[in-house]
Amino acid sequence: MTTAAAPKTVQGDFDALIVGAGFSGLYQLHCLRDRLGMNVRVLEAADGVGGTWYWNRYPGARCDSESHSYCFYFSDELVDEWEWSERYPQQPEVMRYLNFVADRLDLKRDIQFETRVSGTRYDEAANLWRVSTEGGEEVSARFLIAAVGCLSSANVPDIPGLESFQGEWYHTGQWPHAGVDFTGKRVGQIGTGSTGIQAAPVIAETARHLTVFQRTPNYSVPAQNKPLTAEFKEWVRQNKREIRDTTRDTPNGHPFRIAERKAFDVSDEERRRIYEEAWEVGGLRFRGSFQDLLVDKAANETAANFIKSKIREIVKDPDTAAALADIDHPYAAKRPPIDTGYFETFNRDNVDLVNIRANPIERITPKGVKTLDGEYELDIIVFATGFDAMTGSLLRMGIVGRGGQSLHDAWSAGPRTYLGLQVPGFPNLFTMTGPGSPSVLCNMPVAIEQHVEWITDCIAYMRTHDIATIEATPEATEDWVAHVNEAANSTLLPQVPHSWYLGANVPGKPRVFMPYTGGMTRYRAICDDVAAKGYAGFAFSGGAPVAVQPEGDDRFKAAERVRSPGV
Ligand code: N01
Repeated sequence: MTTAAAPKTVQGDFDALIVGAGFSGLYQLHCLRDRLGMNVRVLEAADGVGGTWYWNRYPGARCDSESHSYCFYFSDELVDEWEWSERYPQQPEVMRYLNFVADRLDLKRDIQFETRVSGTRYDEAANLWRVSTEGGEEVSARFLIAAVGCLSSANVPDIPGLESFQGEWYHTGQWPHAGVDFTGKRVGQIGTGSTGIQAAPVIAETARHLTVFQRTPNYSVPAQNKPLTAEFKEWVRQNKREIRDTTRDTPNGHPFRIAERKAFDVSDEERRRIYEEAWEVGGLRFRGSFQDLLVDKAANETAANFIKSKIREIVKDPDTAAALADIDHPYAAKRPPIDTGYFETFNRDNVDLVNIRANPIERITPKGVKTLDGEYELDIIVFATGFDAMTGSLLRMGIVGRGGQSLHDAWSAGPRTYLGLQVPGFPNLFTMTGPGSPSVLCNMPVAIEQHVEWITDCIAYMRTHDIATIEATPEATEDWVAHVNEAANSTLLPQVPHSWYLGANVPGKPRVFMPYTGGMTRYRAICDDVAAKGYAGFAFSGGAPVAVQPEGDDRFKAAERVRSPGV
């Protein structure tokens, strides 16, 4: 699995520093250390690998991507040597997988655990990134790769009175390793996104009572999880190349294709049959029933109405059903959750729904949650309130670039990147699955493999050509931001005002549509094209003049052959 090249040392403690030991940090370490022969160190705040999976240990935490595609495909051996047990892996199984990868590739010896980065500064004179840690260390490297994840900065809402609460409270994204015992407890859960929808059915199984505080009702489709058969596992081994090719050839990086047909190509009866079948198949495949669901409002309404009718069918209490089905945004214009018994949970005697849009939370009291209409007494509050997504973890690193400009200032009006990979003014800093890349709209390992391989090739190219710095140009960044906006506006996604894709879940965060909706396939083609043109849109310095510069307005058109829309 390794093809080590002769190391070329640069001045600095390391050739490259990687922050984060999740999927992306692990693979990036393997590529830079074992393929390019670089001297690399990973800094990781946790005491083990796993990234977002390390922290998200909440009840019911499970991957929404199908297990056989939620893994690395760069190595046939890794695929052959690992077996998933269920269609969707639970958090502990993902953790076992990432530990297996780290051990199999002997990665842990170059990961410094329990090390949180507190400051990151570009030293222009030395052309080095100087990184300080909370433990007081200072390390430097020519390249800095932020592999900090896009859903890892927990968002605990600023609800008055939280400090007075006499019970326990937890955020799902910072769940205690020892677990939480809900037995006999009155639990309040705030938040009904993908996480809350996974957590509520599991919490309800042991809690004395569960109150779900819902602000925005949400769609969900049954995951239809099941154990994987021996035949399926063998099929994966035999067909790994085809599976990998499919994930690379589909806009969301999943191992299934989106139907070619449009919603109104078929009769009402046939459409209903298709949705019924997709509901039975389950999971994110439902979204692939028709190709125009995310670009045509009327088409989308057919899926939305189908799911709402299912909610009303499942939930017995008509008021609760109405509150759950009163969904105000197009289906999948926010990240579409999938579930195991979410709506059924509201048929339990020990579960209630509180509609906090109609009856807002006023404050948290010593005893529980006070809404407009009364007080809910609780022993435990669970915040399933999401993340400061895509930018939170990057900004938390205290990054300061050329001329003393902080990333915080550079992004004061919202994140601006070139390809989601680099920010002008921050030479030799690469961001992984950053804003402006498909990122959260894609099956993550597929997006990560592409980023890591592109960055590795780019650094190899720089070393071959003796180039000291790479930096996105402001012009290419402007064009890319415009392209990201244009792609988003051709879909229904930016039309949801309360979406975390827009940063709307964090008070004061600039409203900018962050992920690239053009699709992973198209994005990959654009990145390949940029590289083939000598890294067009990036400025090189300190080496032979090899860069071929961008070519006007059609820079991203080369990838038009890849069918749009991407989402
Ligand atoms: O977070 P969310 P999440 N008062 O932001 C509510 C990924 N993921 O952790 O919609 C009251 O989606 C908020 O209400 P509203 C996946 O990409 C992946 O669930 O803002 N409520 C919403 O209901 C996902 O999209 C997997 O009105 C408040 C909820 O909290 C992403 O993580 C599994 C509130 C937050 O929903 C984030 O999902 C799970 C307040 N002040 C998650 N603030 C996998 O499959 C927020 N809310 C790998």
